Amino acid sequence: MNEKQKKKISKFLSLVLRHKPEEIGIELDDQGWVSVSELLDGLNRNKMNITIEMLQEVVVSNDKQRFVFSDDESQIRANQGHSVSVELGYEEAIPPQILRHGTPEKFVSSIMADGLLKMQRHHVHLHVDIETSIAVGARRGKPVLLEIRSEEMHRDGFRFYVTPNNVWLTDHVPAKYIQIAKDQ
Ligand code: HQG
Repeated sequence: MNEKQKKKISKFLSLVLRHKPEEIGIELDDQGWVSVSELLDGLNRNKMNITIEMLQEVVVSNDKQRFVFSDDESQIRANQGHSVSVELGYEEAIPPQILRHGTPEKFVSSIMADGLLKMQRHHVHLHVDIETSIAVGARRGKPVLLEIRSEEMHRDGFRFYVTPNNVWLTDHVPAKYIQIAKDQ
């Protein structure tokens, strides 16, 4: 498979494993899992023609490790980013001193007034590293890097969760913990 084919499959997997499983007639369980055979059947009913080997390649090579197989490889789910109701069961964790969030310039004034809101997702998504955060912001315009005083938030009682692919999740970041990164 070339990169274009893998990206196309990854995008479609994001759609059905996070947002619209009904699109291919599959059901996710409460933790977001679906059996691999049910997923492949659903994909192939919709003329996607994906083999187990192709699915494995997409999961393993995915730039952001968006998907994961269960330990026995019989099930698959998205690591985060759902809009359907799922309980991912991530452990609460103590965040580093600073976490980052990249956003397009046009949202900054609203964020500095209302804080970071989860919008359509279940959580606000934060990252440790600068490059990833800037890339996230650049999806929708000129990116601005925001720094979140996450350790202080945690001390103040806010809960944080971390996914296996190192995305930090929280419910809301009030504006007082956010600053625009210098030197950008
Ligand atoms: C913004 C992708 C105005 C927020 C990415 C963001 C990430 C506000 C947008 C992951 C706001 C929501 C998550 C406020 C937040 N006023 N705008 N008060 N509060 N926003 O896509 O963080 O490819 O739901 O800054 O790479 O951009 O899906 O969140 O711009 O890791 O795996 O509202 O999604 O990963 O957008 O992206 P999103 P996000 P995947």
